[in-house]
Amino acid sequence: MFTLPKLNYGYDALEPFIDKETMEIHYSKHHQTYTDNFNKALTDFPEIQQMELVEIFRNLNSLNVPEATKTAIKNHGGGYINHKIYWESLAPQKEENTDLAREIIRTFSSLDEFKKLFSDLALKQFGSGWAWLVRTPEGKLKMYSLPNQDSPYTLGDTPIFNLDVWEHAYYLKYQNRRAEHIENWWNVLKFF
Ligand code: MN3
Repeated sequence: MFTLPKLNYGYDALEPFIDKETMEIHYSKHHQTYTDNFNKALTDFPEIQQMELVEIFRNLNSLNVPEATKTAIKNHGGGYINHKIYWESLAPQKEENTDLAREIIRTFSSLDEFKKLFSDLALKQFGSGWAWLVRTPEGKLKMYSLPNQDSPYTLGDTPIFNLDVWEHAYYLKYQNRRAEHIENWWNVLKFF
């Protein structure tokens, strides 16, 4: 069974950029519900429960399960793994001089240019979804947004970090101001 991953910082650690109440509800309610429903979807499929989490999503389209179960894994399991990546990408204190920052500058010409492009993707994702920085099978950095709880693993890519633009990620503090949520989120992304 999959369990709610441990959070490495307190609910208030990302204040004022991500508020305590949003963190608590996002983690203990939303992520817990994805976790519970993911496990529920796998109840009758012990062979999938035994798989590595990442392998489930890399092989989602070829899993030997009914279509409804595949959809439940994609949605609830997607919510499970996507939030796991999200919490791991955030920190109250930034890591300095990371290899990733250097690679982003090589690929996108500057951190500012990268941030502008990434923010724009996140802002323009229609409805619920995520913005992603991923590594392609060829080893290149790439960014895109995906709807709902779709996983880059299913597209063959490996996620590096993501930004949640579901309303539940920001509505309590920012209401409809998604752009402000995105701008403030950069302050708590741990990599640079
Ligand atoms: Mn979320």
